[in-house]
Amino acid sequence: MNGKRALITGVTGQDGAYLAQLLLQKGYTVAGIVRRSSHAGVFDHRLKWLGIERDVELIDGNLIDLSSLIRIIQATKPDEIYNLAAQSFVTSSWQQPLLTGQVTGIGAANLLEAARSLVPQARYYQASTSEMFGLIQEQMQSESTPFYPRSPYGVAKLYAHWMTINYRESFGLHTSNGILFNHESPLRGVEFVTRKVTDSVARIKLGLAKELRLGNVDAKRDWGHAKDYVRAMWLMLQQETPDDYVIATGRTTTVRDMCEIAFRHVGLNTEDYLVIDPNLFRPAEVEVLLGNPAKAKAKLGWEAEIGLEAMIQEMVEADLARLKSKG
Ligand code: NDP
Ligand code: GDR
Repeated sequence: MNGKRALITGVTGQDGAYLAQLLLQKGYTVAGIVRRSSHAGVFDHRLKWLGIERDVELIDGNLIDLSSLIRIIQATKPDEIYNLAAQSFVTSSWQQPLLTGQVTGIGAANLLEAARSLVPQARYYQASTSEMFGLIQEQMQSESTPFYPRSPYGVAKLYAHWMTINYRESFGLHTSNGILFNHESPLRGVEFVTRKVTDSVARIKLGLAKELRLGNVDAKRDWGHAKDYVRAMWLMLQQETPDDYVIATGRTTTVRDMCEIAFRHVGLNTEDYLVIDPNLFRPAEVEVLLGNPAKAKAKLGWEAEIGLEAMIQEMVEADLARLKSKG
C-alpha cells in the first residue's frame, strides 16, 4: 500500500477497469462510483474480467446527483479523483442530447464543485477527448489546435474541458485534462467500431454471423490501446503542475483498413462480408483524427507501446475465446 486513495467515476467502463487495475498495482486504495442498475450482479462486469472486483470499493452514486458525490467524497477523502464517467457513445448523443449534456458536461461540474468544497488539495483528472477537435483538421491535432465539436457529446465534453481549466485558474485546484484519442481493448463496448468489427469477425469465423454492417468506413482514427492510455492519466496527476495533454499514437488509419487487419487475422477477405449501411452514417462526422503526442512524450515521458495490429489481433482472439466459451 502506498497510503494514497483514488476515486474513479466510470469504474465499470473500459478505462475505469484498466485504471483501477493500474492503481491497485501501484498500491493505491481504490474506490469507484457505480450507478444502481436492475442488471447489477446479472452481467459480468469488466472488473471481474480483470479479477479485481473484490479489490475495488464500489459505492452507489450518479454524476448527475451532486448529493451522492458529496457523500462519496466525504466518505473516501480521495487524494486523486479520475472523472471517467460519461455518456460516451457519440451516436447516442444525438438520440439523448440532454442526458449527454447532463452527465458528460454538467456531471463534471458537479464533481469539480464537490471536490473544490470538500477536498481542494486533491488532484483531479478529466477525461477530455479528441472529439472536441471535430471539424478542425490540422496536419496533426495538438494542445494548441482550436476546437469545433461535431456532436452533442463533443459539445458536452468541451464544457467539461473548460470547466476543468476554469477551476484550475479560478481556485488553484490541481486539475488536468487528458485529450485522449480513440483507445480500445478487449474490454471496449461492442457499440464502438473496433469491437463491433472484432466481435463480428469472430462470429463470422465461427459460423455465427454472415456479414458485418458498417457506416462510414472512410473515417480515419488514431487508435491506441486503453492500457497505455490509463498510464498517461496517472502520469498527469503525478506532475507538480497541472496541465492539459494530447494522448495519441501519431498514426491514423481508416475504418476499412482496421477491418482488413481483423479479417486477415482469421484468414478471411473483408470484401466478402462487409456491407455498407447508410443508416449507420452520422448526422455530422469527424472525418480525420490524428494526434501529436509530443508534449506528453517530453513532459510525461509517455509513449504508446501497443500498436494497432497487435491490439486488433488481441481483440479478435478475445472475442473468439469469449464466443467459444459460451458454447
Ligand atoms: P465507457 O463508455 O466504457 O464507460 C463509461 C462509464 O461511465 C461507465 O462506467 C458508465 O457506467 C459510467 N456512467 C455513465 N453515466 C453515468 C452517470 N450518470 N453517473 C455515473 N457513472 C456513469 O467509456 P470509456 O471507458 O471508453 O471512456 C472513459 C472516459 O473517457 C469517458 O468519459 C469517455 O467519454 C472518455 N474518452 C474515451 C475515449 C476512448 O476512446 N475510449 C477517448 C477519449 C475520451 P455504467 O457501467 O453503469 O454504464
Ligand atoms: P468515436 O468512436 O465516435 O470516434 O468515439 P466509434 O468507434 O463509435 O466510431 C469511430 C468511427 O467509425 C465510424 N463507423 C462506425 N462507428 C460505429 N460505432 N459503428 C459503426 O457501425 C460504424 N461504421 C463506421 C464512425 O462514423 C466514426 O467515424 C470514441 C468514443 O470512445 C468517444 O467517447 C471518444 O471521446 C472518442 O472515441 C475519442
